[in-house]
Order: sequence, then C-alpha cells, then structure tokens
Amino acid sequence: MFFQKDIETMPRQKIEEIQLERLKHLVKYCMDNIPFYNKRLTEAGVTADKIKCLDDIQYIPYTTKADIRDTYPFGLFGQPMKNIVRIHASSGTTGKPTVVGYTQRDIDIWSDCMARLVTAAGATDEDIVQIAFGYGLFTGALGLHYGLEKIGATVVPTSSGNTEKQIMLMQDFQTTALVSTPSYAQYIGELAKEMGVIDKINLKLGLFGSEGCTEEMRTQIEKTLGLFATDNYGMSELMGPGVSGECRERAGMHINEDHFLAEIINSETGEVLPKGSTGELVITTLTKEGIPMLRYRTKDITKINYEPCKCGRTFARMDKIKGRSDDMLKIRGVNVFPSQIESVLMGFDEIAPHYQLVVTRKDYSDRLEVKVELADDGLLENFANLENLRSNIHHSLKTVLGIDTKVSLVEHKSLERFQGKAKRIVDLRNENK
Ligand code: DLL
Repeated sequence: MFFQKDIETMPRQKIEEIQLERLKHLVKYCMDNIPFYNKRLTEAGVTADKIKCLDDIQYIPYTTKADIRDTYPFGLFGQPMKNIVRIHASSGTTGKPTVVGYTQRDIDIWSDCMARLVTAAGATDEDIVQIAFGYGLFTGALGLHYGLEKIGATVVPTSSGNTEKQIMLMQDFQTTALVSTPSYAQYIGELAKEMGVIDKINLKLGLFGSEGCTEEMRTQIEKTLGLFATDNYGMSELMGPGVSGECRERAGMHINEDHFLAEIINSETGEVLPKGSTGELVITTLTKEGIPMLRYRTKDITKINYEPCKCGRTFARMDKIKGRSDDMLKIRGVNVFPSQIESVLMGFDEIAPHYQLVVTRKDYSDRLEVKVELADDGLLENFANLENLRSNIHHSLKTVLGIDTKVSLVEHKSLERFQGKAKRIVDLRNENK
C-alpha cells in the first residue's frame, strides 16, 4: 500500500534531479532569509549557482545542535513569526531546549511524510490507533497524529502515562495499533499480562520509534503484545518523526528523499564516506521553510542502502540506528554500543528485557556494570543456578564486546520502567575519577 505511489516509486535518477533542484533553491532561500546561514555560506564561498551536482553539497558547512542553541530561540527561523504556525522543542539533558518552528506548508509536508510512512507500515483507515507518545513540545505525538488522521485512521490521543487506563481503553475501544516508544510498549505488555487482560487486547500493529530497539527486543515485544512492529526515525531539528520508516519488508527505514538529502560521514574527521559505509548520518532538509537545516549532524550512526526495495519503493533505506556517536561508551579503549549489550541480553529467557548500564572510573580505568533484571524471583532460591546464569551472561558479553563487565542480577521489577524514551546508561565517571 502506498500513500503517494508515483513519488515513492520514482526512478533514482528522477529522485536525484528533484534533490538537486531543491538543494539549489534551499541554498538561495537560506542566503536570502537567514542571516546566520548567509554569513556561513558567504564565508565558505557557496552560492546557489555553485551547486552544479549533488556532490557539490560538500562545499556547504555542517550545521550542529550548538548552532541552534547559540541562536536560541528563533535565530535560525526562515520566516517571520506571523508565518510560523507551530513551535516544538526537544528537551535535551542540559541547558535550553532546541526550538523548531513550522509554517503551514511545513505542517502539510510533515503530514504527508508521516502518512507515507504509516501506510508503508500497514496502517489504514480501518485502524483505531492509540497514540501513547507524550503530547506537547515533543514532536512524536502530533507528528503521528496528523499523518494518521490524513490516511483516515481513528486517532485516540491518550498521550503517555496512566498505563492502566491505556490498557483499559485498548480493550474497550479494541484499539488495533499502538504508537509509542518500544520501551513503553514493553511496559504496557508487561502490565497487561499482570492485569490478566493480555488476551483481551486486539493490537495488530506497533508504530514504534524515537529510540533504538534491537531486533531481539522487537521480537519480544511482538510476542507479548501479539502485533507486527515497525521502526520510525526522526528528530525535532529535522521535522520530528517522518524522516524515515520501515515498510512491511522491514529491510531498512525508507527515507523521504524528496524532502531529506542524506549523507554518511566519519564522525571524527567530518569526511564524507562512500555510499554503503557506516557512519554518522547528516541530513539536509530540502523543503522546510520554518527552520531549514543545511547538512545537519545528527550524531546517529547508521548506513544507507540505495537499492530499490521489494515493496516497490525506490527511496533509500537506512539501517536501524546503531547508536548515537555521543552514546557510544568507550570502555578501556573499546567502543561499546548499548545496542550490542541489548542483543546479548535478549538471548536469555531467565531475564526480563530490562537492564541498566552503569559506568564508573576507578584508578583511571573505566568499569562497566550491566544490571539485569530477573524475569522471575523464583530463581533467587537457587544460588547455583543464579551463579550459572550470571556467568553465562558475563561470558556472552565478553565474546561480543571483547571486554570484561560486571554482571549484576537484580530482583524482578526493581529497575525503572519508562513511558517515553528509556534511559539505560548511568555514567558516573565524572563523579569518581
Ligand atoms: O524522537 C522524533 C521521533 C518521534 C521519531 C517519534 C520517531 C518517532 P527527538 O526527541 O529530537 O525526536 O530525538 C531525536 O532520537 O537523534 C535519535 O538518536 C533518536 N531516535 C529517534 N528515532 C529513532 C529510532 C524524536 N527509530 C533522537 N531508532 C535521534 C533509534 C531514534 N533512535
């Protein structure tokens, strides 16, 4: 099923023609409307006329989160406030939020991008969809909301939290699709089981995103909730959700390439990498007016496949996000992605899919503790079994990561549950140097 089939199945040459034309237009738009970009581009000697082919994008300097922060709140907006119809913001862990603005045209394009992705995932006008992302400054809920309404689905805007009520409404309304972070979906499943109502739930589709989720974790959630789950990627600075998402083939997330131009770079040197390489995703928003982004460094690590997909779509597909370059843990010189640890842990039936990674530093050496929750406290009664499990997990982690970790088994339900994005890393290195 397609929302805009003629666009979603364009030959690659046509996609690139559109991208080039839009890129030239965007450079001129940024020059004319945004003093920050005017200065940056002038210093770099870039004008719209200098962009002759897509590779010429390399002459445009990168934009970073710091640039948005430094121009807080509206310094990168491309339109006067009277033309801005919506503001969103991402909270960030420190300091001021990152603020983004949308014109009416931006909102219309956003809705189309979302409508394409939810259709590709299998949603239709027959679906009753519970949106359990937090409504508010976060882009997730309203982004999905407009896209799902556009395809005629019945939207139930429950927002996040109040999980027992979510589960009650899910039964009463016979909700068929759930929009949430994978970690919240996992918690909803766990609670529905405990409440003894898991069999009364009629979910068929999970439209997940906003945080990473390994294939192993996805399979667990699908099993618990009895649904088919797809992954959606986006970020506030680029639009919100709607940048890319999986079709039913689940062989990568299709990038809405008529609106987003993607590159992969080496996150340390900034060098553009050849097609098919793994590295940091850099995105140029080709059509945004409110706050366009020229070569925005996402810090997310992935790779892009440009082969057409079995589903018929020709838009390139990005792999699941491997991690953020700033989330990558460097433990005694070894790069460790939390997703690698999650994959290992999901292979053990005796532990619940809840874990926490605690990093400390002692005598100038980093230590990683992996706290894992037991699926069932019955295991606590047999020390030998418990020790055996701990040692097996330790061994598997060592094989995959190449370093020693401390594995701690903790009681069932003792680790925090999340209603939005999960926070699994506790980095105490600066506290005990
Ligand atoms: O999380 C936008 C979004 C909402 C996407 C709902 C999908 C669904 P931010 O709050 O600005 O925006 O966070 C953006 O979240 O740079 C990634 O590190 C991470 N992220 C988003 N989607 C995925 C995903 C929204 N599917 C940051 N897999 C990004 C892994 C993701 N990480």
